Amino acid sequence: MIPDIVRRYSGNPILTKAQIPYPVETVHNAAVVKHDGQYIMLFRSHLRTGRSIIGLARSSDGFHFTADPEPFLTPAPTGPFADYEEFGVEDPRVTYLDGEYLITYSAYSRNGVRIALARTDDFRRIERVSLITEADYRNVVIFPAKFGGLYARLDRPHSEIAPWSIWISYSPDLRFWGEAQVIMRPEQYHWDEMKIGPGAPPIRTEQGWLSIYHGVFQTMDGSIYRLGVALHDLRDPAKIIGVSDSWILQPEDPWEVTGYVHNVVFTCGAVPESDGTVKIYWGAADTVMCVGEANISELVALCLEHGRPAK
Ligand code: BMA
Repeated sequence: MIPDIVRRYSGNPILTKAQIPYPVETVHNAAVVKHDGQYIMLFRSHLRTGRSIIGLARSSDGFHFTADPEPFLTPAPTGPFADYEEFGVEDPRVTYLDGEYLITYSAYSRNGVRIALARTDDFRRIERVSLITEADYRNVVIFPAKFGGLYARLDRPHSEIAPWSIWISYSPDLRFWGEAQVIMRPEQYHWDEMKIGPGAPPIRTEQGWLSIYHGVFQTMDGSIYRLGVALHDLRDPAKIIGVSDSWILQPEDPWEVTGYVHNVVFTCGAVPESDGTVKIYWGAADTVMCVGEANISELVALCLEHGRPAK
C-alpha cells in the first residue's frame, strides 16, 4: 500500500455544528492562519435558510478549536456590499501581508457570485475593502508577497465555453485587478478533468510557491472533489513549474463520503509549520471540518517528479 501523503488527524472531524454556540447546520470550508501564537479559523456555516455565514474559532494547537460566541461575518445589511451578499457569504481565504490579514470570500446574491475583500489586523474588527471581481468568479487566493510591487491572486472564473481553470491577475492597490491570464487547466480524463480551483493561499518554499487546489471529476453518481498540488515560480507566479499528476487527498472517511454534499474534500487554508510540515484543513462533505499533516518537501517533490502538464 502507498503511504498517505496527507496524514489525517485521528481526532477528525475537528469542528462540527454541535460545537457552535449559535444555530448553524454545517461547519466547513474554513481558512486557517496563525495570529499571535493562536490558530484562527474562519469557517463557513449554512443556516436553516440554506444561506451561509462565516464564524470564527480559535485554537492553541491547530487541532482543538473553540468557536467565538457570535458569527464573525454575516451579509452586509446596508451599504455597497449589501446588494451582493444578500444570499450569503462563503468559503473565506486569509492571507497575511504587510502587517494585516486580507480576507477574500464569495458573495452570493441575485446578481450572481463574486468575490469580496475585507481586512483585519486583530480578528475582532473587520473592514470591507472592495468587491474585487464581477459575477461568476470563485476561489480567490492572494499570494502572501508582492511581485514587482503588485499584489497577485489566483482565481477561477466560470465559463460556458472553456473548462473552469485557474487564472492569475495583479493589482497595485487590492481594488483594481488586471493583466489576467489563464495558467492552469483541468486535464482531460484525469481526476481533475471537470474543473479546478485555487484552494489554500500559496505557501512559499525554496523551490517555488506551493498551491493546494481542488479538482473535480464527474461520475454517474455526482462529482468528487479532491485536492492536488502545483508549484509556481518564486519570482514569476504565472509560471507553473509542476503540477502533481495524482491527487493528495480524496474523500475516504465516512464524514467525507457522506454529508450535505457527498464525496467532497475542499480546502480554503493550510498552515506551514517550522518543522517542515503543513497542516491542511478541509471541509468534509460540506458538513464538518477536518485537518491532516503533510511534509512540504514531499508535496513539492510530487509536483516536480510526478507531474502532468499545467495546460
Ligand atoms: C463548490 C463550492 C464549495 C463546495 C463544493 C462542493 O462549487 O460551492 O463551497 O464545497 O462546491 O459542494
